[in-house]
Amino acid sequence: MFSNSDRFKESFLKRLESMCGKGFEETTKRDQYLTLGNMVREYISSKWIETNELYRSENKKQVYYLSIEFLLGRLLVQNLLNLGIKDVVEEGLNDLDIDLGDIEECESDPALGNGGLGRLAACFLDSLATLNLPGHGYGIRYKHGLFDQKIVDGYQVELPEQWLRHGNVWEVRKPDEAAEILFWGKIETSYDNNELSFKHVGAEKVLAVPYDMPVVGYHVDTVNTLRLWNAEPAAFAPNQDILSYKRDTEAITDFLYPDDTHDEGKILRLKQQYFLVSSSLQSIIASYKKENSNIRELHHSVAIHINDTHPALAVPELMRLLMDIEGLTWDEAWKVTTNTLSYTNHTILSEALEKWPIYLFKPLMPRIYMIIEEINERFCAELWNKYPGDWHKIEHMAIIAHDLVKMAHLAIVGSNSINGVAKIHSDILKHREMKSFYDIYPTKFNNKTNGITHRRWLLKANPGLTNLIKNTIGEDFVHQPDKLIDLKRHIYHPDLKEQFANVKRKRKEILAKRIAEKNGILVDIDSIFDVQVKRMHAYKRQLLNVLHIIYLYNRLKEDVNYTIQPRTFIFGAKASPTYYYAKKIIKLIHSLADKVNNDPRVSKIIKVVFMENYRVSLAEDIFPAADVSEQISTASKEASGTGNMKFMMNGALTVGTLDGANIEIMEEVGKDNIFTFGLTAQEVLNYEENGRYRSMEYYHHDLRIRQVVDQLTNGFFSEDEGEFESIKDSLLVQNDQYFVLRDFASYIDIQEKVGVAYQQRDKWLEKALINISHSGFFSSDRTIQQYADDIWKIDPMGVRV
Ligand code: GFP
Repeated sequence: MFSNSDRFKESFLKRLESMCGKGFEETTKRDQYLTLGNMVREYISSKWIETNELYRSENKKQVYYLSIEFLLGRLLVQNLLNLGIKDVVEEGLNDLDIDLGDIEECESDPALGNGGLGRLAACFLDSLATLNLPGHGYGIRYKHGLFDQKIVDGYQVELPEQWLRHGNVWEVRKPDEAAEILFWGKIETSYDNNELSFKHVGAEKVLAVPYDMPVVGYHVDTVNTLRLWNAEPAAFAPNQDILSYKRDTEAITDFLYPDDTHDEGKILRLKQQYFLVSSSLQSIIASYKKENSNIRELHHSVAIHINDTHPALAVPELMRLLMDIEGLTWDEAWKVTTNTLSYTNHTILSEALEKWPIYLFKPLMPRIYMIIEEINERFCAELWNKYPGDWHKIEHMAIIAHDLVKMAHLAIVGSNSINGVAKIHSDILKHREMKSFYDIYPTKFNNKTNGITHRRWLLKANPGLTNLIKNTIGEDFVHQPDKLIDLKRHIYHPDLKEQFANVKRKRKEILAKRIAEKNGILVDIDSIFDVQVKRMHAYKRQLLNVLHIIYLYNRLKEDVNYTIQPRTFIFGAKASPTYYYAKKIIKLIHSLADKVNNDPRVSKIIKVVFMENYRVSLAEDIFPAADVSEQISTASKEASGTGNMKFMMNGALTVGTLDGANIEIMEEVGKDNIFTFGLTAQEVLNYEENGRYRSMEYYHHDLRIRQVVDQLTNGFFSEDEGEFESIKDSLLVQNDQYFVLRDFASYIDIQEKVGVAYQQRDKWLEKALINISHSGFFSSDRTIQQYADDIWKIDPMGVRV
């Protein structure tokens, strides 16, 4: 049905009318989307079945990527592209006067994730399938993904996200493969024939029902699987309060990241984690056992990856399944478990290294807690042998300490590989944060610098740039992104520079139009589009950006002769609903936008725009239009960053600290093609250790700083003077944990250089093209190949068509 546009058109019309029961003219865009989506899924299904058959018959090792987040973005157009049928479809639709872009707008943007972590998982799935690697994702089918953000009077308001409201054409429900998960109850221990056995009695049963989604590789036959679990009531017991059981059960998969500021929310998060892990492991073992008889060899055929600490319960759960269900001894089970599992750490921020109170954990998962206790006891005994008498060290490294279960420690002890996500991050893990673990397990630790899929972030998001590159260096880079480096030979070519400038301009026009429609703000296409889009968080330092804008405003007001290259500062960010500070920064950006954009003179030179509801589909419009990429986290705190890579691939220049993958970007493009500033990671860590930083000194000694900080509370903004008091306090009273004031001066300096550099248009275009040519290294294909070779030890299957 997709062999040529006429055949497509014919099948589409037939299907549309029969599915909707109305004539073509009466069908809506949504009818058209659903019809096309169904046709594409049907087209995928034969490849999907073949892939699964191949996996069964070849019986080679497969990897399962467990993640609490998969931030997929819309799938229709990406699937068309990967299947190689986008042109045919687009042509056929055009004949019918239908715009594919309009149809795509009907697809909800599944926000089953929060930020970089979840988007990385989605990029990885795309690379696994494209590299013909047998690798699948396991996650949760949240009824409501990350909230929809509305801005009301400058404040963030959260609305439930509704991606499933109109159904999901890509999923297939597989009730026959449901798994049963047990919570609460107690464990009865008995001795039978000299063997200990454990019986879980009085448990509450939850049914985990899988919904499978195809993951289509680019121009290959491989279609892998993303399995998302849905929580449903298992069986109603007599005398049970049916309504509350149903409600409690379904609540497990209702929301991504339930509020965990109270115990009820913490229990829900723990339930989600165990639910994901238990259902996934049961399903992995069941599928292994179909082709293999010896469970002791599971690790020869299966690798399971723990993405961040959320699925760390895979360690005790795999032990439980191997011992209690499969009958292995502790030692046998431990060998299989540790050889099967690997773990990625994504942050050193202590707030994100999960620790669960025992009083919640133990009653909820009694058998799992018993196993963790034993893992901990055995681990501490090992430590005692190594460091006899060093209680302090043992306490510090223990999995259970101070009435808390430490998930990162559990993941490290139970895995064969622990990786960070950029060189500097992995080094910090090895030599500081996890040093004591590195000392005892030096060979487990390694680095895998993150990557992004160029198929979404270049081919799909920026077809204009893609075509320009194709016309310049041919199509090899499409399959081998490192070939983008060939572009470097052409960067001095005036035609290329002009064409690139045109592509960028067109994308700036599109974004400007969107800003005009959504925000009612008219922005200047000739201004620098200076963009910071990412989760709102103190360490990411949106505040530094804001203070710089206030500074510019002051200069422009004070000195009518002060001229700078006009700039449009664009922000996009969601703040976690309970994160007070982050929400205040959102409000601050809006107040600043009001002030700047309404000043008749200043607004001709700078503008501030906050784009509501930042998400994958919006990001696809933003990255191609950016000139400047703000990557200004406090050095040492951003493990890698992946937005930095998306900007670079679309020809934006980075203003960044020497943090995360910014450092590797600098190594790739050279110091002249990136704008770095601020404290180094070492300097930050030294300050943190020696406690010698005094933000007040910077406030008192630098007039520029004093002025902008005072403006937060002196009536400069039209809000109540107390509105931003807490932000000022964070800088002064709380001694500026993220060194905003310490880096302020060097940030101003570098921003001045950016403005000047932009005016040297030719040179700027060359720098942008250099960034694009070096972005191939940051393809997730490279990253995934490294995971496959070094950690998972899996080989490709299938053939490229
Ligand atoms: C986290 C880290 C980032 C890192 C991603 C993916 O992202 O530095 O690039 O994980 O590894 F903080 P966020 O969820 O914070 O965006």
